[in-house]
Amino acid sequence: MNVLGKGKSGFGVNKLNKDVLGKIFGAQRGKATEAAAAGCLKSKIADLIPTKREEIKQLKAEFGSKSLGDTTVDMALGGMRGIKGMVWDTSLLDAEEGIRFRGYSIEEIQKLLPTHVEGGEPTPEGILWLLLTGELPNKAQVKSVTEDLNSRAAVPEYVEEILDRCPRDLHPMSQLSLALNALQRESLFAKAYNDGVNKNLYWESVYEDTMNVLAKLPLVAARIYRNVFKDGVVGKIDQNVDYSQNFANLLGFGDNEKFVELMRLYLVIHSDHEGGNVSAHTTHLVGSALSDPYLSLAAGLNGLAGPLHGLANQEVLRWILAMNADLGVETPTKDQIVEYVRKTLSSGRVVPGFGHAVLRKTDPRYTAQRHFALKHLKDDPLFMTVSNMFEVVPKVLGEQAKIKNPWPNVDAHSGVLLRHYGLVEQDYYTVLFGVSRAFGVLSQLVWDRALGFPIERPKSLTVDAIRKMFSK
Ligand code: CMX
Repeated sequence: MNVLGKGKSGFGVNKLNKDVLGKIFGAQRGKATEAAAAGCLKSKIADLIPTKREEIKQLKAEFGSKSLGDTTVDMALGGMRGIKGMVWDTSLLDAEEGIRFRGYSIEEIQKLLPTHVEGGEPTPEGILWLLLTGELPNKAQVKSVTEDLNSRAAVPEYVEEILDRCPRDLHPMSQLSLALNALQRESLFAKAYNDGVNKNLYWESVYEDTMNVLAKLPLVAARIYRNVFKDGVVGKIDQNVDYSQNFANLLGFGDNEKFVELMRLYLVIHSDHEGGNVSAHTTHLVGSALSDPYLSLAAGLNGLAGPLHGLANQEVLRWILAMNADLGVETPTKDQIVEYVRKTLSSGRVVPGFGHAVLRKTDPRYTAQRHFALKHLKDDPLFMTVSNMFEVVPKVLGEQAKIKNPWPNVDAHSGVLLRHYGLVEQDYYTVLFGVSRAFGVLSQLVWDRALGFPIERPKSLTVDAIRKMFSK
């Protein structure tokens, strides 16, 4: 059985694990906690690595020479769509069904991952455990991740100063990328590499960097928000609450339980979307040069900041508000929406939040957010517009033969939810996407190094070379 597929939670603690456990929960914090006793994530990964390495070895030996499919000239000219050329184990995207995290659909993880509130949303700590181990965590394991992240959250003063000195009109995504590049000074992988660490042990310091990055992101991201849009005052990490509550507190929305639940859902569903999307592939590619997790994630986030990828998050709300302003109404009719979509298309622009390179149905991440809206804010006028768009936009886009997927993607919904709870500054939305995406792409990066994946170097061709290949 694939050790990282669906499986039972729970594991034995061997000698290595005890050492690692002691290092993390003993030396680092000076005391063993109840949650640590439930098992720590790093020791779990250490347990899994030998089997997974063996599995890759066998895969190579057995199927190494098999073809994964042809590469056509269309593919080379068309953004490499459909070329199967990368291994990404943390999630898999099906064109019809959408994303599965380690084999589990969004609906399944909503049922199976431990929740913070009874009947509530799953948590980023839970999805992290699942992405890194392939196994569903129990409550104590989730708690151990929360405690570990909280203990690593502090951000060095020089990084705070860099953010405080940024011009207020420097885009929040550029500030996030800048902060990660600056934090790179703290990289334990870069240091270990410099000290000559054995390649079999790369994963250990990549794991430590991963946990440190994830832990520090709320303080970094909240500082950007508070500096650019509020009074510049940032609170402190509360060691006794979970990641999403801390993040919401730091942003200034922590008193609203529903916003905190939205954060939990948001951070879970945006985390991973297999390996070919720009942010995931970039992180993986840059990491393959043994650039550390800080540099790799910063590169991935620069890709997420593009309007055809994560920035569509902000563009959707901008598009809706511009439509409302143009029409002078709060809730446009379906006919008015159709007209506005046609106007957008005829002016040579994309309708943000619709379409996808792989998906051919409504994105289940969209559906999960729609269910949240129906449960908590069904009378919000902007939600009604999003709902009306869901009914009419696919039909209009479907009239254009070239558009392969007319259905809404994840970005069509998130802005309306955030705005409902008062987070109205849409230029900030992609930062939230970035914090979540870090959970997925860094989980895979740990495994990239654990499995010894090599530096990436696909072959490129000139137009002339392609012509010569086929013209005879
Ligand atoms: N509005 C207008 N035109 C669209 C469109 C949309 N929503 N979606 C696709 N098209 C157009 C493309 O621009 C392309 O036109 P050209 O041939 O003139 O260049 C044509 O239809 C074919 O595109 P496709 O094969 O259907 O889609 P791609 O794989 O090339 O692009 C995506 C996918 C997401 C970039 C595209 O659908 C798009 O631009 N959507 C709007 C932006 C958006 O919502 N992005 C977020 C995606 C999710 C995420 O990564 O966060």
